[in-house]
Amino acid sequence: MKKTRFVFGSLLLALTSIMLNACGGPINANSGKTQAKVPASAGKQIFDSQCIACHNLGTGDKQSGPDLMGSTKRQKREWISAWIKNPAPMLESDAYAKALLKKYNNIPMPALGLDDQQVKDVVDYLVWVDETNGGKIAEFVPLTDAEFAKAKDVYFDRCSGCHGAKRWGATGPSLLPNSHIVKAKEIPGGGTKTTGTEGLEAILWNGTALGMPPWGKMGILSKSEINLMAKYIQMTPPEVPKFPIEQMKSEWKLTVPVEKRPSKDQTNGRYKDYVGIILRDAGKVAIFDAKSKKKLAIIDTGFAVHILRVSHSGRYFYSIGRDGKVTLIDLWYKTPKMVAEGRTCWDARSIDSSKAPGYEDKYAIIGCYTPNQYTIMDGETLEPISVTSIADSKDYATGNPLPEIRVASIVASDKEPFWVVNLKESGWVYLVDYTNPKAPKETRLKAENFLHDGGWARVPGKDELRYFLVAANAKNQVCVVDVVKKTVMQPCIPTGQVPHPGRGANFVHPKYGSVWATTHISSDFISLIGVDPEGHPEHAWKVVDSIKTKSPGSLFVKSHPKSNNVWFDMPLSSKEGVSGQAGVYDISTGKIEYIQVSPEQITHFEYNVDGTEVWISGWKEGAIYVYDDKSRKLIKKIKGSWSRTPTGKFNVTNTAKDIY
Ligand code: DHE
Repeated sequence: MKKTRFVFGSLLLALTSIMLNACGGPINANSGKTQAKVPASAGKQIFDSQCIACHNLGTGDKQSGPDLMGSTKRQKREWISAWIKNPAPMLESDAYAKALLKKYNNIPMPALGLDDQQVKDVVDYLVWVDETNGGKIAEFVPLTDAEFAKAKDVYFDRCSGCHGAKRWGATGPSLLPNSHIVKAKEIPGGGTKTTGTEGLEAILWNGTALGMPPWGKMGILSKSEINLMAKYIQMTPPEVPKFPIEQMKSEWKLTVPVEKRPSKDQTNGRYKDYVGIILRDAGKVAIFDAKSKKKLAIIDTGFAVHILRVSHSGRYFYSIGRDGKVTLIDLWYKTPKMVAEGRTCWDARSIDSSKAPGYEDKYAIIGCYTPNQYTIMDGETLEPISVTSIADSKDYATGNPLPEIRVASIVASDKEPFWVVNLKESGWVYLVDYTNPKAPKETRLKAENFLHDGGWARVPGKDELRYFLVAANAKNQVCVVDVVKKTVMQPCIPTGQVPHPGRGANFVHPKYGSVWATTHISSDFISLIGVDPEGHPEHAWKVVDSIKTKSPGSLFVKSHPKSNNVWFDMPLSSKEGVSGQAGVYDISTGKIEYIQVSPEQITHFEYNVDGTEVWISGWKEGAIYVYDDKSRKLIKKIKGSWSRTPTGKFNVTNTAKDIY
């Protein structure tokens, strides 16, 4: 399945309360007809206080000015905005304005002194009035089978990551038609049908303050797609089909058997500083040489590849697509080459290889969102070995069964033969022992619900890669897994709202010693957690500092042991221009410099192997920007016709050795 559409994260954090409040309260059912909520409430307030004296909405020309019902159908948005902002010059030059003046007894429209945002709010409100016929919405008509099938695909691409395939919610709220979920329990009432088509459309179009992207405003979903989705989520979710090992075996392709691959590295070691770049909308991965900054290969992969990981030796890149497609790329060739591919589920986000002594590059594991399972494969051929369902994992706190439990991040221990597998909804961490990969053994540890992404803590010169910090994002916490003691420290550490570290950033703080940093989606600060229990026990496993940033809406943060900087993005910021800026925090001075990398959204950082250059992805412009880390000056803008959305970037050595 090859798709080319893209999403900037289905980071849908709209809470049910937001769905009810931001749009003006629940809809009142009224014998099939309902009263829609007002999406542009700021615009309504201005209209009700400043316009209502002269204008009606749908009751005819009874006042000094025209009835504004239908105004956005009669005139373009730009015209109405200019008119509201300053009518006087238009009365001089614009024929339509002159005609209006004449028609309404030469009473001129006064300037209201509104700023640009207020004008926009009023126009949004007038558009909404026209689209909903003044707030009257039609009876709900279910989708046809063909519409339902289309909506199912859109839901999978845009929504299921945060709201779940079964729509019980996770990072975002539940989207069930007639019920809502509280503490993993289904409660009748308050579902999507209560919000209604227009209310849901408004949320899908405008987004919400807590992180639901404005799909309509961003131009990612069209009006008709938004209408389709608003109806789809008021219908019962479809069943999720199975993905058994027989199907994995039938979809597995060994393009180049191991014995036919190069017996030694043909690149003179250059591959160690290669960087793999996810070309998200194109369903491809580009491989560049970080030194020469030359493109070496573009390789077909799964749809919207989510992450790349590197085998312990550094020889292989593994990519995992959102469609569950896995691709193995051999970097020892002069030109990197795809040598095997397969598929283990419908929807996946995580992959890693085996890294324990004696098991280097031997196995790989894929964590699936849908179905709820993980698969172990041969690390050099991707032949499926076993599949393990996690569907029986109950809520860690209540012991209640859950309809959906997805595999979020996975990391390999470099000490013992197991992977740390983080289960999202149920809040368990499974240590999956792969010594017998046909029947892996699980050690189950309680952590916190909604485990998502995370990274290893690094203390220079000490026992490295012992503590894995993972965000329990919807719980606003970070949990610490100790892979030596095989425990999760309790309690998890409270952070800001919706921590989103990627893999986080490690550095030595002048005051607190070694810290690990996480950015947040919904808070405007970076949390620093002390991670050196021996050197700085007083600071360990607490938030020791919060670095204030310009805006919430961050996704990734990155540093390098040889750098004095910590880079972070703010791609989900709603502030003008900020989504295209990178923040650079100076470790020694604690000061932040903001760099306007692009006018459009930028995201995710990766260093070269020497820690002297930083690669940044620019969306829409479809460019990669390489900055000098010290001078913070642009060295090179790499732009191809290959993708509008280059996303995650993974340097071979930094990824293989977990340097960030
Ligand atoms: Fe990600 C990491 C899940 C949205 C880009 N993302 C991860 C991980 C998980 C995850 C579980 C950790 C993998 C690991 O370490 O094993 N991401 C999800 C979602 O469920 C979510 C919220 C919605 C969805 O439907 O996918 C989501 N992610 C996004 C995006 O919108 C991003 C920005 C663009 C995209 O590709 O969709 C995005 N996620 C990334 C990247 C990483 C990642 C680049 C790896 C960061 C790293 O440095 O390792």
